[in-house]
Amino acid sequence: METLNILLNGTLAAGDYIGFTFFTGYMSMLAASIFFIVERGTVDDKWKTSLLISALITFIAAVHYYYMRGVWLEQGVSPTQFRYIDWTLTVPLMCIEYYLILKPAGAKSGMLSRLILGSIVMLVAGYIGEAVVPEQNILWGLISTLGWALIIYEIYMGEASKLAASSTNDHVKSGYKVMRWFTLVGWAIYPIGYMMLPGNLLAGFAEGADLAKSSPVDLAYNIADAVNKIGFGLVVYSIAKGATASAK
Ligand SMILES: *C/C=C(C)/C=C/C=C(C)/C=C/C1=C(C)CCCC1(C)C
Repeated sequence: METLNILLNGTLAAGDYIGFTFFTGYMSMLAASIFFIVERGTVDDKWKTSLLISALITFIAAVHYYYMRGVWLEQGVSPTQFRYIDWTLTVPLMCIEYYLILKPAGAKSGMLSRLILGSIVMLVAGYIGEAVVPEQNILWGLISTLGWALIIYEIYMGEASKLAASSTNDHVKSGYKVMRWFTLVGWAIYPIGYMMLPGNLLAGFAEGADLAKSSPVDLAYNIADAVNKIGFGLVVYSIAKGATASAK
């Protein structure tokens, strides 16, 4: 009873829609993790690591959403630190998903290093612009975008795209195209959210919002995380399922 009371009085108020998305983010990440872990038993051995990584991505996010939800409810501020710790762990794991999917086609560690290097530039610069020198968030946002561009180059024009094109597995070939579409279009939601920070290009959208109740930046990030972590994991899952079925 007592915990229920805390939940009802203390915190998630009617109308706190951003708070709602922190809760649904938490629950959906947890549910997705269970799904990937259980389904891991239904695919060929060589796909099991990929499904485990999908589960780790959503599980790491679930734990961070648990904390982010708390920060939002108790302090009414954006949980920027937890957000970036989560991304620092989960984005490199997504790079590893690319590597594992392309490994049978001959992926080398250099490709993985370039993807991870791009991620580090993107996330370190993003954090500096959001939390260290927020008055320069446009400059740091641009530097961050260069890191993202490095990843996009690798998966659309670089070695990764050539390896995918040379793959003899049709499930990998078509699934890879969906994966990189997530990295291009799904990931674009993040910089759009970032541009709504005070002083940035889309700050007008956030003006007038009651920041105790609403933070458009967090809304964008929460939607983007659900799309990109669960959606991306499901693409990997469907590659594994399809390839397992056609191997029989
Ligand atoms: C699971 C978490 C993911 C996939 C996080 C992805 C984050 C980004 C693609 C962030 C990108 C940013 C820019 C391209 C510029 C502005 C700063 C960032 C960090 C929001």
